[in-house]
Amino acid sequence: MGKGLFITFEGGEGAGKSTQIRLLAGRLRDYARELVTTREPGGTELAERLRDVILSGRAKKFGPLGEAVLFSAARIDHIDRLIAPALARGAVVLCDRFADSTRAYQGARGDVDEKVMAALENAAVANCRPDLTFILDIPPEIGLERARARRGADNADRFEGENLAFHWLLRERFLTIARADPERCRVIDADRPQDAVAASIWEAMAEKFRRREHEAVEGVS
Ligand code: T5A
Repeated sequence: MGKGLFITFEGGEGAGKSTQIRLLAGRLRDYARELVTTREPGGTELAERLRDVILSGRAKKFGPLGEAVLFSAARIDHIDRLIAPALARGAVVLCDRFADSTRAYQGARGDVDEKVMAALENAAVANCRPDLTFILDIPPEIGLERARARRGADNADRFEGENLAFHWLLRERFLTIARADPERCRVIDADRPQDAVAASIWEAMAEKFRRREHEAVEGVS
């Protein structure tokens, strides 16, 4: 998929993904030919409209498979119109959530057949896979409290409003995803000050750039 670099940020609620994307983007501006920051669900006009429907809870009655289909539809538009063209231009794309979120959130309770989830992911994502994924790991109580403090008096969104047991399942799902794909995934302890989290992310980025350079020199595709 192009010659750019596709980096995704994953994790539970309030883990600090948006904060870390902002910090990393600030640092990458000196290095990247072009930098694109985006989010899921969203990133395009159509996907943002689907975001409103899903996060308002209006699609909850479809159940996890129905919601997974909606997230995937938003993802197809996001890839086609924004991510794939940016990568083809050589951009570094930082994306707040991607397909691992569907695996974790819609798969958390195990009531959707794994094979169906995998087929849906393959159909939506095709060959647009992240080069590197940061999984920001934090005890859900702490992440939810951060999200609550930031939101203030507004209502919790569709998934923030799930019970604590769900959020613990989510955390396990993300760690399982990371264990299954250690080449791509880096688990980052997010229960630390922002600068410490950012330093771990920067270290992994530097390693990725070094590897890319080495592969270019060796002619590895
Ligand atoms: N979803 C999404 C699915 O179910 N399936 C899918 O396929 C996809 C793509 C998206 C929702 O959709 C679900 C998952 C989500 O529930 P969203 O509004 O985009 O909803 O919410 P989140 O992605 O969960 O993002 P949040 O905004 O809740 O959390 P972030 O981005 O992880 O955290 P951030 O950076 O906004 O930080 C939260 C607060 O904590 C502070 C920040 O200043 C902020 O106030 N903070 C820290 N405080 C202390 N120490 C640190 N290290 C801190 N880092 C940040």
